[in-house]
Amino acid sequence: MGHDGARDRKDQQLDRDRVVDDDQALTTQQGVRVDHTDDSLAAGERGPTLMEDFHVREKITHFDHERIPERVVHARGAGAYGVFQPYDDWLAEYTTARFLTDPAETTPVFLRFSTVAGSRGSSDTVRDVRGFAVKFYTGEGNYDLVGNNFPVFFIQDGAKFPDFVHAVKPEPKNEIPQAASAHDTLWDFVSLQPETLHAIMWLMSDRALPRSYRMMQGFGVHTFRLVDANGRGTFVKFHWKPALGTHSLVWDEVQKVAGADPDFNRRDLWDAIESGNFPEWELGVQLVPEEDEFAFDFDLLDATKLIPEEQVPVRPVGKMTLTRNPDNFFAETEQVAFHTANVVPGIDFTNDPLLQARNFSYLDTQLIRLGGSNFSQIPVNRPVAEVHNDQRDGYGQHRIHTSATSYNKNSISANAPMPGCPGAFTHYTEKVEGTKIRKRSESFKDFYSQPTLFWNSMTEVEAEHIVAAFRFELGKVNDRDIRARVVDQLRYVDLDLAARVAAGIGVPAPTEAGRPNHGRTSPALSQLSDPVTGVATRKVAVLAADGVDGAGVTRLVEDLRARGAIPEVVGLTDGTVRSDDGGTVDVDKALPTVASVLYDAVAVPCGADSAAALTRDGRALHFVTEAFKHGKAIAGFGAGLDVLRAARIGAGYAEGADPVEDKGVVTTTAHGGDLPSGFFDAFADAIGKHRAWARKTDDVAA
Ligand code: HDD
Repeated sequence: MGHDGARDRKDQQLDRDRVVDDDQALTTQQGVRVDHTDDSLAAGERGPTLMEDFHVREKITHFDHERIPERVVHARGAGAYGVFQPYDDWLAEYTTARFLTDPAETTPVFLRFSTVAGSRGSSDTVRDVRGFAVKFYTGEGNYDLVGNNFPVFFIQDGAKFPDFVHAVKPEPKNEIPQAASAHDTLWDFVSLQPETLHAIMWLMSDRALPRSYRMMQGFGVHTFRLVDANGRGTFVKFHWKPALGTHSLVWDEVQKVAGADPDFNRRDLWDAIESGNFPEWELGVQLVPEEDEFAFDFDLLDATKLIPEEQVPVRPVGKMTLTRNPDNFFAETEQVAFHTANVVPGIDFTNDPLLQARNFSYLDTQLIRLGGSNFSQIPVNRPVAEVHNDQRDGYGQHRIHTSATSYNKNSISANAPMPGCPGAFTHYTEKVEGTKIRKRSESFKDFYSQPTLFWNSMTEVEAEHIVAAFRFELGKVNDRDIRARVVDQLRYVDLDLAARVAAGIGVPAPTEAGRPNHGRTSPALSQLSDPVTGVATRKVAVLAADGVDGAGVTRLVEDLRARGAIPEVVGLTDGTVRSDDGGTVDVDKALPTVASVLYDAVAVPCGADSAAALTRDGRALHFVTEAFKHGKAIAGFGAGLDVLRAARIGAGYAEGADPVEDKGVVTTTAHGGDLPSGFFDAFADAIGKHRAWARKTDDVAA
């Protein structure tokens, strides 16, 4: 169902292929009903099995062939369907692409998020880039915007992609470490290839640790080209901005979540859609007229560079909403095949050498991954636009072409299907001239100015996280020469950064900058300079044991729900807890099955017996302490404050009913019906800020 109740064209098309097994008899692949599937056909009860058992042979054979190669990169992902709709038609001045310019047009989409380095079964929360690949099923054919959550890439020319990927993937001798960049080969590569530095700065930043797929930006990365009705081109960069803002986890938390819930980001996306909290992004564009191609101090064709938003503003185009989870992970999320060369009229390429290589690689990889040339017929990949051509046969051909011909030109079928019909894609006319040469363009050679711009634009908290990330990653590198070479490169980004990193990894402190810091900033690069706040869909644990303040818990839970948050009562065991008013409170989750790191905030309610029981339970104390360590909003009221004190949460506690907020810790001595509304407001406000970054927690043992 679409979010407005209407089923979009893609959803309806998929009905053809949906299989509903309810109330059906078990059959073979040939449709023959099976009487018994637990035992093989054998010569006697204890005798050898018989070849003649076509059912069991078919069953095992199919099972033996269930696996297909995982994606060579972006193997682990999660996908969902949705819709895209432009706000108005302003972009029609620049492109003929209907789906971007007709506000009456709703285009179905499929979006697949992914991590890059890890295998299909690896954890979601690792330090990595996230894939952000959108397939628009437009009326003019499929358009794929195969982007990432970073606006820049690690290399400039696709010829280096296999080298880069081999370096970041686990070490070849033992396939260690899984889904992690903290090892020798990656940093060896980085130290020798300074074009990586800009994306490496992003990778060391909080951007690599998204709280949720719903809370990260997406970028098309390359400079693409919009083309208008007269064939005039305009350079364009695509941006996706999440309605919930861009928010990250902290590193310690990321590592623990990987164990507590390896499916953290997947589950979050799935649950949000199932519960009707449809994730939203705004599509925006930065436009650069062709005359301005050389107006920048970097090359627009260089995918390791971004256009600062302060220089070219991002103009809003439309909204994408994810509204429906897939029915079957393999059929849809695994078999979806993206390709940068899937373009529609009005959108074209540039000579970015990374993009050009991608335009080769994606089609090629699907041929091996999906077993042949007919993968575009797989339901999730099928366009809603009509498909007619003379391409025939091949493995897995599902279409029954009835035409008498399969060539063009023909007279027998009146030359159908016909090229050159209205609405046909025509390639942008560009004059190209050059000497055949294998050489990186001189205009690509400034590797440091933009990493410096990124570094300069960070708040101090973000900068600290970057330094800590470099220290962690390089601290895992065994070869000390590699550590030193990376620090040497960082001198060209910023001397202070290089020195701070060096101090943590046993490398002599550098004393001289590689080049002077240009001092420029771009505030839009910081996640914390102007964050979107809000409590919607934030998960809040309410710790409770027997004797809890029933009225207080009910009011808190109802208040949080009314604000769009997701409160869960976490008990020492599952079932119910007795409340102080003689009633019961339902437990949503038992403490042993969850962890503090799976929540955005925690509240400890009143109730003397409840507080005493929680204080006696090391897991409950750890739960609160860890939330404090990770900068999360914490609320305590009445006797619940005893638990916070026992957890040695350093904060200015309320002395009376008036709520006190101290760096995200919200307290009042009131309870039950006396809880003041200001307490609820202050807690929601603290949750909405995502984290209390000003809180100092270095001495917190968690
Ligand atoms: Fe790529 C998958 C994004 C450079 C070759 N890439 C893949 C996916 C995303 C990206 C999101 C997963 C799609 C999905 O969910 O199925 N890749 C990027 C971005 C890049 C980039 C944003 C730089 C701007 N990629 C890149 C280069 C090459 C590839 C330079 C090769 C020369 N990428 C592939 C691939 C993959 C892929 C091998 C693996 C699975 C697939 O395509 O379908 O072809």
